[in-house]
Amino acid sequence: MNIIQKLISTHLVEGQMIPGSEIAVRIDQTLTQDATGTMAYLEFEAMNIPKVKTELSVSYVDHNTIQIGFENADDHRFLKTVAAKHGIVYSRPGNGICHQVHLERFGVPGKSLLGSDSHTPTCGGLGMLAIGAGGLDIAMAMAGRPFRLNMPKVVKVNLTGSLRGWVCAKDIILELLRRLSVKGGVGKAFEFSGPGVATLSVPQRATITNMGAELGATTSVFPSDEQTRLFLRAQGREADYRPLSADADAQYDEVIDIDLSALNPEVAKPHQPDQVVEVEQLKGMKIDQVFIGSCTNSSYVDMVRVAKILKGHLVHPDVSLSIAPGSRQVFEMLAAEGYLADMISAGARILECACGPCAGSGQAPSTGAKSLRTSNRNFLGRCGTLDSEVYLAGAETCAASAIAGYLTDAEQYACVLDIEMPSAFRVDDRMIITPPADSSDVTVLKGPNIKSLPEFNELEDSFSAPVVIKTGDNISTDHIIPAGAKVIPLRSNVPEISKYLFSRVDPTFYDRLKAAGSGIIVGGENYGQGSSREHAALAPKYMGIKAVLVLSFARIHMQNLVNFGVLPLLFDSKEDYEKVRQDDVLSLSGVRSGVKNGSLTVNDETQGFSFTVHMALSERQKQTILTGGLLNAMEDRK
Ligand code: MIC
Ligand code: SF4
Repeated sequence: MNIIQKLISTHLVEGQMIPGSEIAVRIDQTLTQDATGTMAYLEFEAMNIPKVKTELSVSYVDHNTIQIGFENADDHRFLKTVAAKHGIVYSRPGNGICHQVHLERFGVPGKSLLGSDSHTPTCGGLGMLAIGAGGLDIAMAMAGRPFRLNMPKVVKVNLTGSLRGWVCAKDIILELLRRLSVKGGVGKAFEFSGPGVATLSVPQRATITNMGAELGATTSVFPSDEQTRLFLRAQGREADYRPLSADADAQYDEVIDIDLSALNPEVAKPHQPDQVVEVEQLKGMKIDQVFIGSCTNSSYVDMVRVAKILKGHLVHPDVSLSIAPGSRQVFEMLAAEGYLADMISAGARILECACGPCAGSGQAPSTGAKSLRTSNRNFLGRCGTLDSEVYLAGAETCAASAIAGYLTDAEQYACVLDIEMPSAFRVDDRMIITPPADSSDVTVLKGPNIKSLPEFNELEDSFSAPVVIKTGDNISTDHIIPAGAKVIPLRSNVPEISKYLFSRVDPTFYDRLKAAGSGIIVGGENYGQGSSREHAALAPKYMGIKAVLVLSFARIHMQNLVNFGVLPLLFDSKEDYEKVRQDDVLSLSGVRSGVKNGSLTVNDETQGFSFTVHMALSERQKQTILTGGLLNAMEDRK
């Protein structure tokens, strides 16, 4: 077997490992972050289960830390008390980004991890089966239910050679994005192997598996080997080490070869992570802002290499540089070892250990600015400024460019970049609260911004509704419902957050949908790519969206639509997609039987033609849709 098959087979509770068929896997650990966690814990509470049934569930606070109003701090208080109540470990604000801290302190090779964040596969760098999903799926996993997904195809990425000094792990995943595109990984898992693997530390591997999410991949994974043992030993967790590798005769659905020695620094251009070119091609392009941080590139070695480049220099007068270390552990080590002082004296603006600018919470660039970032996404407007352009690159390229004032690589700094991962990290878990055994005296505190879950009725057997919006390909969840400092605090207030639906694509969308009372969304390929936010399904449902009709779906978003009982319909042909127009009234009948047999007839009342559509649903997903969503379908919901 290959590693993916080994990880799944040791967790398989239903189904067979046949690519495309539905399987159910046992979840050992769960992870939530504060922007998706509030909804996930409201959903968990609705199940009336006193304590989580996982080996470990951790709740992180890392997205909503700007606190421009009472909402974020109320959420933190809710998350802290609901964690204590139900046996969940709570990582306090300031302790770091969920994926960075989980890699440092909790990830265990061979175990499964389900996280309410699309970048949960970061822990694939430790040899875990680590998958992102919507909050409701994590709530179900905390309730002891298995997680259901389609068995992915397994792609072997064969790494040979080794990275040259100023080239970094980010360049490997950018190269994969260049070759495969943002939908190249949909329905697939990426397994890294070959002699190049041994040259990569766990944090470097984590950078790669993290950004596998941008391929649309179900997950990505590295073997657990001597590098893994070294990392766990340095974290004081060698006891968690266990080896994990593919059998010599393991089979794969595809094989991709990457010669690390031939790689040059790469950069993703606006407004997609797959618009990748070599830095050389854009060298000299003036930039206005640099952000170094995010769960992709904020590890200790990333930050030390940045400090080494910045030392003795000053950030270019036309550039604003901000840096957000990935965790308190990283931050504390940088401070203790003098690297933080080097960053500060170079003019870097130091931010707290949190997501921050990555999802638009702070550091929004100026009008029309060119912003160079180490994060993993550059969708239109995600940074907070609609007409700015975000470029994605490795930490070294970003640091070198901040000094130069234009895009350039770090080749001239290669002599100072040979940094080994430390043999011992600074371990101090005091900002992580373990729950009390007896939580009978714990009161869960909810502020006024935390509204109760909306109720949804069963699927109607016939309905007609207007096409409220028709979009093109690659619509991300950032397009559907933005993050950012203004919107992300509304995650536990569905009526409020719904007002921002498609606000970056068509500001009239909300008012038109409200006036129509119900609607259908039409989209192109890879609809719903990007984040795990279930609000991209929940808010449309709340506003009366009956169906989403597209050419193809991104995995997490389609599951979120099913979870909330929104019909995920697929065009049978591109011609039909091209023919349907915005504002056409579409009518469907015999919907319930259509769901059961997987196809439906749609009548376009406005243009007077009919066409058939299909659904790619498992039997269980059909059942969930018919019941009006997973919350309704949950028999033990009181
Ligand atoms: C993101 O990077 O888009 C986010 C913000 O971390 C999301 C989670 C969210 O929307 O809260 C993700 O990646 O799932
Ligand atoms: Fe946070 Fe950005 Fe990572 Fe999402 S991608 S978890 S916003 S750092």
